[in-house]
Amino acid sequence: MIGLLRKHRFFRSHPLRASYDAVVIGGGAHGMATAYYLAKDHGMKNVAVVEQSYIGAGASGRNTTIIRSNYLTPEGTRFYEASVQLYKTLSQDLNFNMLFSQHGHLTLAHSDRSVNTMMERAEVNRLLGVDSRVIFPDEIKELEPMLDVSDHPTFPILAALYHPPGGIIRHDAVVWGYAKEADRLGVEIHPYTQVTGITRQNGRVTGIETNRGRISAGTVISCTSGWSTLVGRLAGIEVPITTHILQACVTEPVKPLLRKIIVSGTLHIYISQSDRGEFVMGSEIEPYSGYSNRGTFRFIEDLAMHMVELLPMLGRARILRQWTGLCDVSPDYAPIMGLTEADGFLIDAGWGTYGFKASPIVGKTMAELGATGRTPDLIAPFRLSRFYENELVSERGAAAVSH
Ligand code: PYC
Repeated sequence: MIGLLRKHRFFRSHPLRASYDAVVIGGGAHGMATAYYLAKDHGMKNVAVVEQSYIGAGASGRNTTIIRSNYLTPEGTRFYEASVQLYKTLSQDLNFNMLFSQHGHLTLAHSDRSVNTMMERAEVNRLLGVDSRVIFPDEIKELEPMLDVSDHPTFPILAALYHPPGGIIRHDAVVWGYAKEADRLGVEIHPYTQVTGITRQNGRVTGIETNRGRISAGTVISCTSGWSTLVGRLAGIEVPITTHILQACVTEPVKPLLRKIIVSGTLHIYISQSDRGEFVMGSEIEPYSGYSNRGTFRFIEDLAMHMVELLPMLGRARILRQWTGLCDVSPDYAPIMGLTEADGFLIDAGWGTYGFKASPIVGKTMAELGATGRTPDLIAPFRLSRFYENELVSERGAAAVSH
């Protein structure tokens, strides 16, 4: 293990120090981005990232790489649009090619009700300057000839929300790019360092305990996915989240066939084709809560059934791998970011199935909060206290699939 740490291509290994100005818990895209912007935007160099496993082992390496900003609420749309803008120049900013490709995103509507939701999303999006509009079967077929827009499928396609800037990016490259640059700026990255306790004095968080020793810290920022309730509890904070698994899979690579990213909320599926030619596909979160990382055969069966109805040519593609990830779902299906009732303990959690696409703007805003103590306007609506103030941000209708 130590050999692996020493030889990592993108960052150096360090002994754990007794004290840091800030400690970020979670070595995924959110944690790495937060550490990077603490160093880059705010000059904080005495920063550590602790990760219980390898870098990018959690949701950052298990998502289906979709980037978009066509959300339903103004708060969500504004926030994700800021993320898309950062993604556009991320490869240049981090000097690391992440293969970002904005080839367009189609969310299909198969019922009058979902056509209405798409109309509402398009209105909200356009008012906020996001390119998004409702289109109908002739144009859908033109944009994506592989789709069956006839009345043969059980749920024929009535319309779609078309979001031209939607795209995909190489997910693990995002983690590595941030890690590489954070390391260059002096941030210490500590994989295989599990948080076992969080110390509090007079209500203030003063540090963490890990399997490699104790650390004191001016600020502790929790950027974990799947484990945020457990980490919150270590600090004495209850985070209103249930954890579910999400499954995805990938086929063998074939020649370029699919032009767009396609999502169907009614059928609970989404698909894109990677630059390598694989179809990357996923479904909704499992309805039960859990932490298992075993995929199920039922997932493959249901997914294949719906996919082949929409895209008949997929019937001949062979699935190579499937995997699962953990999704933290909040009561209003929107994330939770910001201060907690423990001074010095900040939280970034509750990302459901759309955390990866928020990574750059999460990093930027959480770093600003960590460094200055001021909550940026973009994340103020997502504060933890909203659940006690009756100020929910309902994002359910903008989700790719079940939420
Ligand atoms: O919100 O775009 C999304 C998404 C894709 C896969 C799961 N969620």
